[in-house]
Amino acid sequence: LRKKIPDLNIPIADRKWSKEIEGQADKSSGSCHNQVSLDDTPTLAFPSISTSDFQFNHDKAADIIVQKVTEYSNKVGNARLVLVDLTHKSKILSLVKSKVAEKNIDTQKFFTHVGDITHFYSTGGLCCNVIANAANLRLKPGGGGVNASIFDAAGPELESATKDKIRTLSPGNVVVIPLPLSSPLFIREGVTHVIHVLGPNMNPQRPNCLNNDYEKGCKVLQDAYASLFEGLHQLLR
Ligand code: AR6
Repeated sequence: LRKKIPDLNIPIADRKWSKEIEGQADKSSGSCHNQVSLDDTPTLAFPSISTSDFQFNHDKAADIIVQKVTEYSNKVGNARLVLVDLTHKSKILSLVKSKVAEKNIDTQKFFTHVGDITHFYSTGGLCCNVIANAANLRLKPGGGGVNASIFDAAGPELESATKDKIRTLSPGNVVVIPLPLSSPLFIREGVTHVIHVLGPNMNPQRPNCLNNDYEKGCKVLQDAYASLFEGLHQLLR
């Protein structure tokens, strides 16, 4: 598969979801590329950054998600933005759903989805070609949460592709990693890119704790979502 697809290692901005690449991947992997045309419906699935292990206030986080989705949903063309969490009881999903209802946002372009971000296509048929990760400072696998799930599901390919590109991330920033086509997450779920996002940390047990400084924390979380959606925007251009 690698030999057949010559531009696997080219910079992110140049890597297109071309029909040619998809066609070749389809034949080899049988992935969800067969069912969904990525050119037509690019989809970013993203977890709520910082609201679990990093202990960020849910209500403030929900306001920021709605604010940034409102700002970017048209900017990202026909792409779908999907906020995800593991359970229907998710507090952050409920908060965002109620806050977004007051806004004029196209429900085809932004919606929520419940499930494991690493198994959406294989279990529910939602094909997300780009997924965001709530990462840690050193972009290390493990550590629990969505980070551990994504690194586990993507195999060593994600760890090495990440290391090749960057070693640390500062809060509020993202890095876009093209997923090698040998990664199980590409083969099984059709994920072509992982965007690592480092949000603000309010957990004293984790590095760079902001000690409840929500003035700074909100600014960092706004930057994190703006960088995430800007990263998607760059990919689509
Ligand atoms: N699929 C969908 N959503 C998930 C999944 C999953 N598999 N797993 C968790 N979530 P968290 P943070 C949701 O703690 O607060 C890690 O140790 C979860 O319910 O993953 O930004 C890193 O290494 C919550 O809504 O990220 C960092 O050190 C959201 O994902 C630190 O945690 C984010 O929860 C980052 O903490």
